[in-house]
Amino acid sequence: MEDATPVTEATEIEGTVTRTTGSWYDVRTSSETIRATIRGKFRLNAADETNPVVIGDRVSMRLNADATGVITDIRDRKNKLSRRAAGKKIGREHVIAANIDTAWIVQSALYPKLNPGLIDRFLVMAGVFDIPACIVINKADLIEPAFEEAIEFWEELYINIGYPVYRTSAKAGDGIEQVKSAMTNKISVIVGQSGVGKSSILNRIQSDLKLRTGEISESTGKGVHTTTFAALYSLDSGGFVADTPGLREFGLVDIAPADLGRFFVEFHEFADLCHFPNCTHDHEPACRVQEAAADGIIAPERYESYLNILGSLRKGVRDVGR
Ligand SMILES: Nc1nc2c(ncn2[C@@H]2O[C@H](COP(=O)(O)OP(=O)(O)OP(=O)(O)O)[C@@H](O)[C@H]2O)c(=O)[nH]1
Ligand SMILES: [Mg+2]
Ligand SMILES: [Zn+2]
Repeated sequence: MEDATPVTEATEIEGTVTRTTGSWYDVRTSSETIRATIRGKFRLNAADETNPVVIGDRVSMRLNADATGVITDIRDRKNKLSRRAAGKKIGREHVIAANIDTAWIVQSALYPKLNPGLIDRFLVMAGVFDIPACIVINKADLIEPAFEEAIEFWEELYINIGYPVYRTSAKAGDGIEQVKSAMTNKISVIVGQSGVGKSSILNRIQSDLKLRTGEISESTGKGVHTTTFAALYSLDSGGFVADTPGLREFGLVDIAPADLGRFFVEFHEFADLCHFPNCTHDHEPACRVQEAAADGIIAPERYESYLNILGSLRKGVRDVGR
């Protein structure tokens, strides 16, 4: 270079934030991971958010001579997963991750047993945050022939309303390639209650991740929250994935009861025809959603799930897991 300025000073490089601590950020570029800090102005700009840069953010950096970086620009986010700062009713927003292409909602067929009500809650969350969702039914190796029909019922139900469904066994390796290829070149977040096998699936996709996996409590049949933090892992095949600790990262959201129906995709065509524009589809007259559920055009299981979540919202219970 003829320019006297060192290349490292002048060049802006781009990357994706893969880990954050209070003071520094790991930024993955096309070739390496760089430890970076941010300019003070980002802190000041983030008046209503507790954290100015989060995993998944696309940033520009200037490289320092010692190969660390300074984040100089943050791209607009296409979506973000967030929750209100703990302990405050109308608090600042705590953003957990940004630019998520897919939320993988993981359930296990057994131990813990498939919980469609929880799938529906996660689908609502994904809808609220504008994140496309896929469903994974893991521990397929535990599906006895007598249980097969019940599993197929739920697979068909979700496929029919437009959600891709994958069946995997992290133990035997079945279905893992399909999930891996769907994750390629995307930012994925993997959610589901403790013990369903989220970390096990990721370890199967890429063995050098070596995520800790846990045991299922003998007494409760539930997992014990083995995964304790969220970071984005780079996949060798391209893309990133965040393992999340059970339910906690996908926690609290505020939805007005009259808005809940918007997150049940198959309700839309009927909800548009309800007599009341703010119809909550549970007691109002001339409600096309209630009619469609009574006729079985909307799956009664989904309608019931809707009523359950509506009930929680009315009681002010915002936690997805309850
Ligand atoms: N039989 C069977 N067991 C599995 C499978 N996948 C995971 N497990 C077991 O289920 C238990 C929980 O797996 P994890 O991967 O730790 O579950 P997790 O969803 O990451 O749980 P948290 O990190 O606590 O949220 C472990 O004992 C795994 O070995 C599977 O496909 N089949
Ligand atoms: Mg885990
Ligand atoms: Zn209605």
